Amino acid sequence: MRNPVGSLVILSCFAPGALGQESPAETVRITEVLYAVPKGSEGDAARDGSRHATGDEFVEIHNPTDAPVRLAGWTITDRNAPDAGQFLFVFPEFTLGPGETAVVFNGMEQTIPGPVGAAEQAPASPNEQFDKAWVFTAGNTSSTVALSNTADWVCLRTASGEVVECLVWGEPDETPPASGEKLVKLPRTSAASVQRTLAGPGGVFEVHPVAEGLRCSPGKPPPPAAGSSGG
Ligand SMILES: [Ca+2]
Ligand SMILES: [Ca+2]
Repeated sequence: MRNPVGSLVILSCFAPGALGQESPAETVRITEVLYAVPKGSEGDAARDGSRHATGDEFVEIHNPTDAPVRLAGWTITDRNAPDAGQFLFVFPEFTLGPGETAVVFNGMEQTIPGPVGAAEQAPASPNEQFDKAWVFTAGNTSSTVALSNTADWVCLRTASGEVVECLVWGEPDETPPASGEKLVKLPRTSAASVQRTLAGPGGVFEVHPVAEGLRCSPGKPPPPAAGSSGG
């Protein structure tokens, strides 16, 4: 028997809350980048038991809005040209729910505890090993496809190629493909990730402290700023 109120469930997706005006700062954002993998066990971000200077690199994104965001076709790239060792990850069919987090690992020589998705397919479920984030691997197989420890950027783009934001560190020779609010300068660090604190519009990036034996926290977004209304 058809449920006569079934259509109301669909309509609820368009309730006023879902259509509420978001400020420009309210969008899916990069919340952590590990470009300089710490030495030793503190660098085993992908939690497979061994540290890899390239494979444990990751980019974390978070949806702070009240609405789901479809990420199919969105990309994460570094500064390199496509024919010159570019890091490239293209999201498969996938929707990041309100308040949810996703992590994309470089993945070289990593056996990441599952469920883990890839460019071909999203993971079947969130990953308990990574604070219930959605975990992906770029499945990289080349040691030259890596984020520079000294000067590079990661750029998040929509499926149509629009830059969401570009995070740059050091002084790359190339010009980042963004400016203004979409170009964010990251602090330099040689042995930790940088993570976004959620204070103020857009937040601020800081070097990650040691937490749970790691100098990063893939899948765990920073807590709301102290004094936040939480609403
Ligand atoms: Ca590892
Ligand atoms: Ca984190």
